Amino acid sequence: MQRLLMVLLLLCSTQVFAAGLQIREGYIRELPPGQTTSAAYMDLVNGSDKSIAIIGASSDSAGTAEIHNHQHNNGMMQMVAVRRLEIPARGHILLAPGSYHLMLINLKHSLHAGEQVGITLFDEQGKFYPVKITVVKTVGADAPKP
Ligand SMILES: [Cu+2]
Repeated sequence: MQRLLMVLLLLCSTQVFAAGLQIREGYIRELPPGQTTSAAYMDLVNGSDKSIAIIGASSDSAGTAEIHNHQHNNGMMQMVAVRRLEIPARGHILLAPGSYHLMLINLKHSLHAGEQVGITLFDEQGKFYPVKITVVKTVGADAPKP
């Protein structure tokens, strides 16, 4: 009986793992009221044997959601839109301050700590990945892990 339970548990965990993209450790920094843009950070973990390419995003709380990266250009940091973000098979891509991030443009309201923001990522295969990301209060410029 115990063995059967073990097998069942293994099967269940395998299924979750094979589901593809997992979105972990997501957070959005709380910003002063009146800001019209913000950024969401998260770890995109690909548990499958095939690469997953994210080609778009949307959010309940923003007019537009875009994947951005930072690029050094003549000593200046610039943000560039990323049209296709490929997460390698069994790999992950971290969206973090100073690197990849999900830009929320034309916010519909001020985002307050504790609030959950609905975000959906779309991949090249037409699959979508809805997730709720929590707004957190941060101290200073460094964003702590929630
Ligand atoms: Cu940006």
